[in-house]
Amino acid sequence: MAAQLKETYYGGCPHDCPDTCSMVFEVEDGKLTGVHGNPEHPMTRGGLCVKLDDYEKRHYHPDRVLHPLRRTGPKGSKQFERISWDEALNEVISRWKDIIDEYGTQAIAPYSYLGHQGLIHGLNGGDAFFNRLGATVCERTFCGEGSATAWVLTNGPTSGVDPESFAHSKYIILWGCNSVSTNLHAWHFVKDAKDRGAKLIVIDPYRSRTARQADWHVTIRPGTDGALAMAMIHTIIEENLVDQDYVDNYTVGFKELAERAGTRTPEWAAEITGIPADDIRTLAREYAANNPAAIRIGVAVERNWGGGQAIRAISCLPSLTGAWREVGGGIYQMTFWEHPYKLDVISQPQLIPEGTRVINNLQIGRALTGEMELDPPIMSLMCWNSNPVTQAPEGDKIIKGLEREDLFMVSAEHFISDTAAYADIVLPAAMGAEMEDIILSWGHNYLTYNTKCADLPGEVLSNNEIFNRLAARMGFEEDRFKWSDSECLEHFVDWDSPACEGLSVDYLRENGYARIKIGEPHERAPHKEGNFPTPSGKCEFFSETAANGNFIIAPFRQMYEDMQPGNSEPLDSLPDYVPSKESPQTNPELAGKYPLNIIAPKSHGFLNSCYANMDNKIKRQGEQFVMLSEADAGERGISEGDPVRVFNDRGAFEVVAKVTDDVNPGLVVSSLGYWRQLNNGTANVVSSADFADMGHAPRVFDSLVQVGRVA
Ligand SMILES: Nc1nc2c(c(=O)[nH]1)N[C@H]1C(S)=C(S)[C@@H](COP(=O)(O)OP(=O)(O)OC[C@H]3O[C@@H](n4cnc5c(=O)[nH]c(N)nc54)[C@H](O)[C@@H]3O)O[C@H]1N2
Ligand SMILES: Nc1nc2c(c(=O)[nH]1)N[C@H]1C(S)=C(S)[C@@H](COP(=O)(O)OP(=O)(O)OC[C@H]3O[C@@H](n4cnc5c(=O)[nH]c(N)nc54)[C@H](O)[C@@H]3O)O[C@H]1N2
Ligand SMILES: [Mo]
Repeated sequence: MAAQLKETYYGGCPHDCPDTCSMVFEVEDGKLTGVHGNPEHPMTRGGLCVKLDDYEKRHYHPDRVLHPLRRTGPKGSKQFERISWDEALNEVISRWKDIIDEYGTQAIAPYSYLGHQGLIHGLNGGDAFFNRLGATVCERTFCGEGSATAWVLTNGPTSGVDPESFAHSKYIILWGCNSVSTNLHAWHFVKDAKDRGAKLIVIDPYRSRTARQADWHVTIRPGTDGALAMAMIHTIIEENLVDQDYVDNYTVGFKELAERAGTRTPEWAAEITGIPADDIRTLAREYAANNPAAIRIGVAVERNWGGGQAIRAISCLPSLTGAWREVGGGIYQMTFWEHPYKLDVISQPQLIPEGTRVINNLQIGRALTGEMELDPPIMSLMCWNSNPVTQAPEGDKIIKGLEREDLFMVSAEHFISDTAAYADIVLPAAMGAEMEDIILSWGHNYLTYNTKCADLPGEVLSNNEIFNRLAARMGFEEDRFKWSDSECLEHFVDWDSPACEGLSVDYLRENGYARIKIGEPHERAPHKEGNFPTPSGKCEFFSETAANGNFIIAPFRQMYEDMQPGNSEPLDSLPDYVPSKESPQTNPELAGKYPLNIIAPKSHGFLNSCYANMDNKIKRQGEQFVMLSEADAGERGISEGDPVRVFNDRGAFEVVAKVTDDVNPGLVVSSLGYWRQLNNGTANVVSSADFADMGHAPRVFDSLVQVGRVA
């Protein structure tokens, strides 16, 4: 018998993760049979995370949606009948045309995020269609918009220090980043540096997997990073640890910053952060003394009312000490700022009719339930690449909105997620190995190619094909709606830019990945001599832009610059500590009723809510939990493994208690991603949809709850 033919192709992990791994797909008879990390890729290094190790199982999971479906039972009941693509698309278009006739085009709202991270099928893939339709614009600020705003105000749109350059660092601060779980392949470089003697500091309210590996875990109260950073600035200035030459040449506003930081003493910050004043001094001294020093900002810091201001303060640190001077010194927020994507070609913002409204994805519950006054109301929602029922705050409100009988809801999905469960029409979407794309990254400086190498199971279609078909039925004639995936790739990257010198789609097809030409990690020191892409060309401790309020919020995820609500709201010209809205220290009245701060960061075993419906992944991740200290558990008569209820005025969910000294008294830690349909509620029912101070960022960790034993 002839040996079975196993073919291999380059893949790119399409998940919403900084790693964007280069992978190798194994395919037999048009079916994905295995996957492993590309050993040649400098970051992936042949390894994948626990989510992706059996990626093929996700492709052929028995629950995967393979055909278009129409709802037959009550909303949320998950009762559907199979229909044809023609029936599905006809129904969508005819319902939309009726809605447009009665309410206008803005009564239709798209809803999507980074469920797929490709240039074609990802974040902005459906924008052109909905912009042409004249639908409400979806402002997407789930992740990083507060920190992006703060970053751009301070350092400009720079990729900052390269994650791979961390191998050269002598002092590394992971600030609100659980790298071992959420950014595994950057962790290798931190580990390399550590093996060479670098000291690793992790600043996190609880002992995360990453904090366990630190030389020093700095335990901070959530939402108080601004106070810590300001006190570090205070100490660096007071103790003459400033690189005065760097400050004089490459920064603006040192005098004003020094004045502001004058009263932000370590003793002042100790009261706020819970970190002893001597520790704050030691941290500042060590950071200033050990060059090259590198900081990685995680996304969690932005999730409190003062999150943006905190990130501005943190972003000043490397310029104060001159950490930027050497390879492996500096800071990064996200890496994509210098990547050559043509977002305007992808999204076609010029098609948006003047005066079109913007609705933010975090506040979809308020928008759907009428709490937010809208004229016209949202009468149809199309959701793809996102699962707001578990991922967005005020989860109960979102469900109430999705239950509206008069709402026509369309979902393009792989599974009947908690959100797709409410759809009137479900469209079966293609998965990773079934579509060509270039996957963007916000955690390294490579373009990553994904080959279409597996057959499309059932009747699934790629996101791009779904939007092209919808566009054809709406009679949209623009070329953009006719491009194949390969044509899209030619158009969506600026191949003529210096960043793409010598690169092409064909190069990527042959090699799987390519480093963007912004310098090699072992020699790149991007701000050695200033060169900050800010209005002044310097690192702006003092920001006139902020003071004028004339800047773009949500700078990357939402590119429609003229339409930014809040564009003209002036901010503080300097960074500072801004207290949270909900914490025992800042809101004692609310804390009387709900005394515990809750954070619910990313799980180790799921990727946001992806994989949280797969038995083997649930087994590894464990059942939904809340971690609480022995003191808080004891006070409430709670023991390890007890069922408990976590609640506040916004909602309640039930989980098992983990009693542990990994969290301090006053803090409880739950985890993101668990499916509501498989659990008794999820963490986002207790979080608020109010924005943080910048970039319309989520305020989901700025939240007080009570925990009680379930009788
Ligand atoms: N395994 C896994 N990996 C993922 C994801 C996943 O769901 N699972 N999701 C992906 C996505 S979308 C993203 S954005 C990234 C995010 O990855 P990270 O940047 O690591 O973000 P989080 O996991 O939200 O939070 C990181 C840490 O910040 C801590 N933290 C919470 N509040 C505060 C605070 O006020 N101050 C400080 N200093 N720390 C705080 C949390 O306890 C947590 O340990 O991970 C990506 N990778
Ligand atoms: N409490 C709390 N809430 C949070 C966070 C937190 O740390 N704590 N983190 C926030 C962050 S950082 C983020 S990024 C958001 C993430 O929030 P979401 O983007 O909503 O994340 P997912 O749950 O992974 O939803 C992605 C969905 O897209 C689907 N999908 C994947 N690929 C495709 C495709 O190719 N086509 C189609 N049609 N569908 C596809 C998946 O099946 C999945 O249901 O959550 C935010 N919410
Ligand atoms: Mo995210």
